[in-house]
Amino acid sequence: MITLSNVSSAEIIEKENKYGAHNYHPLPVVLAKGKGVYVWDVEGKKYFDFLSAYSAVNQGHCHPRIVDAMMEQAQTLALTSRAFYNDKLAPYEEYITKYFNYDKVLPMNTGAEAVETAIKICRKWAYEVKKVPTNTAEIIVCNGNFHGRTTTIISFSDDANAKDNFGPYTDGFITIDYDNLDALERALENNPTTAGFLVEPIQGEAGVFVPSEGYLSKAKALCEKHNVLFIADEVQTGIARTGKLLAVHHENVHPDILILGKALSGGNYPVSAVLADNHIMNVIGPGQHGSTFGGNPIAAAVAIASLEVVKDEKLAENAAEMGDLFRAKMNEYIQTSNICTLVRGKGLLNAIVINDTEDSSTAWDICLKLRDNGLLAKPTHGNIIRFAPPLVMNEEQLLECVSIITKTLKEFEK
Ligand code: IF1
Repeated sequence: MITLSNVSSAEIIEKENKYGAHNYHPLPVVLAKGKGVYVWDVEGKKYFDFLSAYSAVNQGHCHPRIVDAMMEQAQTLALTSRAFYNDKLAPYEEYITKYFNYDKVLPMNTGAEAVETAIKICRKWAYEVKKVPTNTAEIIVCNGNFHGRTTTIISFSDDANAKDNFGPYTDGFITIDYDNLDALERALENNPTTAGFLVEPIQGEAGVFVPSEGYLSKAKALCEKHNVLFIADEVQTGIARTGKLLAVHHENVHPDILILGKALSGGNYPVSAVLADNHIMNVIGPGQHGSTFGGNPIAAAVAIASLEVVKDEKLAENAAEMGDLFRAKMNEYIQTSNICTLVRGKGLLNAIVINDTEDSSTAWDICLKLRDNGLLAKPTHGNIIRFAPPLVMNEEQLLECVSIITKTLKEFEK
C-alpha cells in the first residue's frame, strides 16, 4: 500500500475533533483520494464507496471529463457575480432547460438554497398568479422529509435533532403523512390558500422509503385539480440515481417546479438548480432572489459536463440494471438471514433494514466492519443502512460488493 499522507488517520480525526464544530459524527475513516467507484484512505487502503457523498458523486469520483471542464474554466474565468453576464451561463441555461424540458432555470449552489428558492417562487406565484391573500400561502410537506438545514427548511422538519432549539420557526407549512393520497386530498380541500406540495419522490433520510406505485402521478393530478404547484425535491433522487434521469419519470410526472443539486456537478462543485416554466418562473424579477456564486462560469461548465456524462455513459440505464441485480442478490441472502430483514430501493438508491432495535448500535457496528472489509456505507435512522454507490459501477464490481456485504452481515448473524 502506498501511504497518501504523512499524517495518520488517528491524528487527523483528533485534530478535527479539536478544531472543527461537532456537527457531524463521521465513520472513522480518513479519505485522501477517489477514482470512479473507489476511494482510498490516508494509509492507502482502498474501499468501494457505497454512499457517493449522499448521491452527489453519481458519475464516479474525479470523472476526467468533469475535472477537465472544471480545470479549464477555473483557469479562464471563475466568478463575475450576476452583476455582469458571463459567457458560460447562457449556454448552460439552454442546455439544462432542454435536458429536463423546462422553459427556465434559476441557478444556485447548494440543495438547501435550491429548496429555499423553490419555496420563494411558489409563494410569489400563489400571491401574484393564483391570487391567494397576502401572507396566507401554505405549502404542504410530508412527515419524515429531509430538504436541508436552513432555518425555514428545518421549520417543517419532524426530526427533533435537526430542529430543536433553533426556533422561532417559519410559518406556512402543513405536514401530512408521506405516501398517503387521502391525507393530501384532505389537506388540499381544507386549505384553499395552498400554494404548493413539496415532496421527495423517494424519501432518503427517512430510510430510502419508496412510495406506493401511482402515488406521485396521483399526487400530481390532485395538485392540478386544486391549482397547486407540485414541487419535486430531486436533490438526492435526481440525475439517474434511481434508474431514470429523474425519479418522477418512473411515473411520467413532470413537476411544476423541479429542484436539483448534488450530482448536477458529479460532486465536484456546489451546483444546484430550480427549473420551472415561464408562467411560474416569471414571477421572479431583478433583486428578488439570487446568490453571489449561483450561475458562476465554473459551475456552468461543470454542470454541462456532468449532465453529458450521465447521457453518454447511460448511467440511468446502468443504475436500473445494477440496482435490480443488487436487490435480487440481497434478497437471496435475506431468505436465510436473521440479521437483515429487508432490502428496498430503486436503481442504485437502496437500503437494508437491520434486525435490531432503532436505538441499537448494530447498524453502526456493521458499517465499521464493512469498512474493515473494504466498503464504506453509513447508517440512517438507527437500524437502516443506505447503499448508494456511484452509478459507474459495473457488474463484476457490484457482485464483489454484494459478497463483501453478505460476508460482513454473516459475522453478525445471531
Ligand atoms: C448532510 C440525509 C441524504 C436532500 C434533499 C435537499 C438537501 C438534501 C432531498 C439539501 C441533502 C443530505 C445532506 C447531508 C445528509 C444528506 C442526506 F441523510 F440527510 F438525508 F442525502 F440522504 N434535499 N441531503 O437529501 O442539500 O444543502 O446539503 O446541498 O450532511 O446534511 P444540501
